[in-house]
Amino acid sequence: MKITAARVIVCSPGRNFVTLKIETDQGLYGVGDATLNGREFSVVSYLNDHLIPCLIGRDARQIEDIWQYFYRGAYWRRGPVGMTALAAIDMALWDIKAKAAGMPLYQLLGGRSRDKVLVYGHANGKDIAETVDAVAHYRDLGYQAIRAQSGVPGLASTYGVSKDTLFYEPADADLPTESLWSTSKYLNHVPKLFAELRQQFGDEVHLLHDVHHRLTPIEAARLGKELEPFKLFWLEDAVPAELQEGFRLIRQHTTTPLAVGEVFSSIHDCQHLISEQLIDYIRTTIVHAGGVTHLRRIAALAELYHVKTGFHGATDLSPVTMGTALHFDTWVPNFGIQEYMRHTAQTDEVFPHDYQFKQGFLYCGETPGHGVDINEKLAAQYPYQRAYLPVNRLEDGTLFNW
Ligand code: CS2
Ligand code: MG
Repeated sequence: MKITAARVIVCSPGRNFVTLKIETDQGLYGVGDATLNGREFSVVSYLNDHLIPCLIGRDARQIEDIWQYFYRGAYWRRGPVGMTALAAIDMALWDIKAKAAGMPLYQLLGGRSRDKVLVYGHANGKDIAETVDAVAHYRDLGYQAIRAQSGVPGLASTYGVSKDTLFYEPADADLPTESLWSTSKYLNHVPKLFAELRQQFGDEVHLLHDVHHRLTPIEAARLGKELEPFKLFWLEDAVPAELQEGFRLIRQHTTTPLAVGEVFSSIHDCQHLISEQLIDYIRTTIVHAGGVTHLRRIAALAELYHVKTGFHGATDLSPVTMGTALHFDTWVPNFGIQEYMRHTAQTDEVFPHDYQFKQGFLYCGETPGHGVDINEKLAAQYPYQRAYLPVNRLEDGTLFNW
């Protein structure tokens, strides 16, 4: 089965997405997500200028060899741009293989390990009262796991707080906006938020929180310790994770479960975090870390060390990634949870899919392949719009982590 064409489609049905469509001489095609939020055209160029010319004419069934060709075969390997491009190819090839087999992707991976996939949504508000209302809204929608973020008193804007709670979109301007950060104000505030949430909603609901890389290890240790009475499902991205050994310090002080990895692009970014049991959930996703082929290795390593999956699933991960992730989640033995932020109706129309949300769980479909397509005609009506993620400064002007 020869690859005859591979096309990159850029569209913006409410937000930007980069999609790869691979066609074969047997009439089967596959679709992959190549979206890297705020850096879209770097991946477009990597695909068009460097990978696609080497892809044409290859046997679409040889997923492993193609993966190795583009990973090992590249002198400059790893990194978010390259691994996202490789993920798009890999996702499209798994889609083709599953279509050729006449099976939904999860069957090809090893079959069903569970009936449904536990997901969490984002509740946020400008203050604690608004966040309480947002959590109540998610409870009404049936969610059993909810990430809670709140504005911090004294800070004009805070990560994770947006105007629209259902469609949180951080890439909010055609040049980066700037937000302000104060670690002390934040650390004083967050335990109050979770005390109130437990008071209002009891112990049953799973509560999660994302620090978005803003603390040092000892600050994260303090936060984890102070949040222990509120039994979080996880504390996410407590510190910038370039320093993997920094997690040892957090671990020594707290039993709050730790999640990390949405910005990782390979197993080498989380090898020590996993093998030293410094984390509990690995968030690295299909689209940003080399596709199904590479995520299988990360999940298998994680399984050895009692680490579960908890894939990133914000709006910048297209329905193609969500569909593929759901097949993976349905199969993977050490599944933990899946993030699920809803896409807008416009996005859902451009990417027809067969997964469904019911009462706090997502269900992947039975269509052969990963179950997500792209309506190219409709996509063409939504041209790219430059959009950046914000940057972040301390109150004295120092540039900080966003
Ligand atoms: C976040 C994301 O979903 C999450 O946990 O950290 O909203 C993240 O900021 C965006 O996906 C960035 O592209
Ligand atoms: Mg996050």
